[in-house]
Amino acid sequence: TCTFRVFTEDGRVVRILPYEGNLATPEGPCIKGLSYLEREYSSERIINPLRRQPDGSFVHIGTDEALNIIADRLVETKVKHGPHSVLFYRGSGYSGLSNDISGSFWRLFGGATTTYGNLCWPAGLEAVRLTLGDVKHNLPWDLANASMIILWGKNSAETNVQEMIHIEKARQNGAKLVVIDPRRTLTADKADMLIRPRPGTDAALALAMARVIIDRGLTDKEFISRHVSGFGQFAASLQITPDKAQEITGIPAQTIIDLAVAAAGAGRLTIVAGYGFQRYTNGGQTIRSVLSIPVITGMVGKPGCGFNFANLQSYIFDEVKEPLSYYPDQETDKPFRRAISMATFGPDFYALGEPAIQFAWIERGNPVIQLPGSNEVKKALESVPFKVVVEQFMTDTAAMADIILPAKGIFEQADVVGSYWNPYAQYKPKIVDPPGEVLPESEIYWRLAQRMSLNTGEAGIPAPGQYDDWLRERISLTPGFEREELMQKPVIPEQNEHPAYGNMKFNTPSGKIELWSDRAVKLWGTNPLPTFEPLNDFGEGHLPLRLMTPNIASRIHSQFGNLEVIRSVVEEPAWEISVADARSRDLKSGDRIRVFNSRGEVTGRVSVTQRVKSGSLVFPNGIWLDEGGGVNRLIAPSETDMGHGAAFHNTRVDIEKLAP
Ligand SMILES: Nc1nc2c(c(=O)[nH]1)N[C@H]1C(S)=C(S)[C@@H](COP(=O)(O)OP(=O)(O)OC[C@H]3O[C@@H](n4cnc5c(=O)[nH]c(N)nc54)[C@H](O)[C@@H]3O)O[C@H]1N2
Ligand SMILES: Nc1nc2c(c(=O)[nH]1)N[C@H]1C(S)=C(S)[C@@H](COP(=O)(O)OP(=O)(O)OC[C@H]3O[C@@H](n4cnc5c(=O)[nH]c(N)nc54)[C@H](O)[C@@H]3O)O[C@H]1N2
Ligand SMILES: [Mo]
Repeated sequence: TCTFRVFTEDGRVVRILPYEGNLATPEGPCIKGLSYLEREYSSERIINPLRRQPDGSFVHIGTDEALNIIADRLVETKVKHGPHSVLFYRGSGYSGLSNDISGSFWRLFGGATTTYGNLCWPAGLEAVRLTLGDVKHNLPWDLANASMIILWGKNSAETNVQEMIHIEKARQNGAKLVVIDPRRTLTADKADMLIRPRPGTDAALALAMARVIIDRGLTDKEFISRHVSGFGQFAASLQITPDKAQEITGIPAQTIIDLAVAAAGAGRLTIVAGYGFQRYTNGGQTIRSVLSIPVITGMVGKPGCGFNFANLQSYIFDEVKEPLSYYPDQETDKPFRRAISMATFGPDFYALGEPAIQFAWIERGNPVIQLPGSNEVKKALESVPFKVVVEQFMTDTAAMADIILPAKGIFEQADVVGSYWNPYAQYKPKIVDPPGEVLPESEIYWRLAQRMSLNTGEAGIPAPGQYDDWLRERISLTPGFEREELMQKPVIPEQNEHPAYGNMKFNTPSGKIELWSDRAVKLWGTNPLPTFEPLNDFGEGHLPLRLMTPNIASRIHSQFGNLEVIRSVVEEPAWEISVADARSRDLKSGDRIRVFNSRGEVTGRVSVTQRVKSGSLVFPNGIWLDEGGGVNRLIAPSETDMGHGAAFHNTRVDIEKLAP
């Protein structure tokens, strides 16, 4: 969702340059954005339909043949086993308004089994929604107005490089930057102060800070009395002293006190919270605990202040909101779907009962390596008699397909995209024709529907020549901007509120900021107040190392790592271990290890580093199986405390040195 200029010559993309008009991303794309040039024309890109042979290899087949086989199989499956015997799985690999059409097709088909929840951020989304009523924050460049920024479990230097531009501005204006992360990340290298809690203990740190702030009378009393509900109960519940928090988090009590006092006195404090630390069984409660700090100090609804978790204000087109649809019982979906949780896909798949899954359709995702419990996921998918994967490259998931349909690239279809961080809604024109026999999903679905005599007109699935009209109409129906303006440049919708919550209206049951939340109890069975909940490690608490699987600069999850330009500048990923843990195991950088627990094992090379805390082992997610990746084989299928997220980081492992 960065904006950039793309130049073509003779119908080919030849150059990508910055676009200064997007104030959030003015300096241009990172290496991933630039690599779209290679990605578009990569010789490894799948550009024709492929069919699996009995010996496991793939052969090219024509589009008509592929679609005929799929349509026949879909009809047959529905007649014999009912629509719920078809699984529709979509990942987060592409977000655009056009995704709407997938949903329309599967409704038209008569329903399907699909997924609810989300691998990414829902515990935090839910925590913010319960507390503030909506999920939004100030404009990204408003960070420059902060006098103190805490990057709490966010590694912006790798996962949101554009944010660093605005953080740098704040620092030039004199702001202090604090990073709270168990790892010494590239982001931490830029900070005034790095605080390294034990993984999964941030709620104890935050609640001890809240106690210090309250004990010392550093709260904003007027703000609290006017806008906050549950403050009295919250204050009375705070049992964790700085000393106690030191025991839990490993951070010296005096540091906790100093940080609390500095945060309360900052004047303009922005806490930017990442996603890594809500991927625990206590993730939602942890986000609520951290959010209590700006709430009790009155740092909400003002410039330079706030809690930046996600800003969904540019998600004005419904289906761009797709990741949010995590309630299994959503009214619109009731008649249509049977659903299983993404986070517990393997066990849920086997618990489905009748009808069992006979046909799987997978698009925009790589579940074989990105879902927790991936050994079970793979086995579950292996048991499905027929699988279609819509993909650009031969991923670990595509390799399991019976038929692969080639997927569109980002330059090949017009669309509208929103962002979960920058405030712009953006129109993206089509600028090149797809290569080979690539069809956008909208057209794949339309052609399939024709073959199955389904009424696409009624369902709102546009015929290939009518896609642009469909998109224009959808844009026109959405209030907040002029259609022609959106088609020219990124637009901040009129309804964007800045500063976020500036009108002090909170969309909660009480109309106030809720430290006490009855909804948290009702929806998720948690404590009504923010609390520290020790981690549940699924019977593996005795294993010595906590496994952390963060994101890295050169990839988006499992994407981009196959491109030459990326490979030319990035070292092979290694298993990072602390000096102390390496020494006690007689390991040095480059040694081969086996990493294991009761779920599975992975082998690779270690890198001994000061960047990792003792007691943890770090390897990025998104690495393909043949590159030595697949960390999710070690991770239990399990949900976060709220939002149906995945508790990836509740994982403990042991390691063993292997012969070189
Ligand atoms: N280059 C790049 N950018 C990306 C992505 C990518 O894959 N690559 N992915 C995109 C997506 S989909 C997402 S969700 C975001 C994720 O963006 P981030 O939230 O920044 O990334 P993560 O690596 O998930 O987690 C951030 C940090 O949380 C830390 N962490 C883990 N456990 C704890 C803990 O208990 N306490 C604290 N305080 N910190 C902890 C990790 O060490 C890590 O450095 O990035 C987006 N941007
Ligand atoms: N262990 C561990 N696992 C994690 C995480 C973690 O922190 N630790 N993070 C989780 C998070 S935050 C996320 S968001 C998920 C991401 O996991 P996924 O949702 O599976 O996303 P990606 O790995 O980015 O894969 C997306 C795929 O979509 C394809 N694609 C791109 N554009 C299109 C298109 O237009 N059409 C189609 N059909 N396909 C397209 C790409 O080629 C790519 O193969 O991973 C999760 N998994
Ligand atoms: Mo994500």
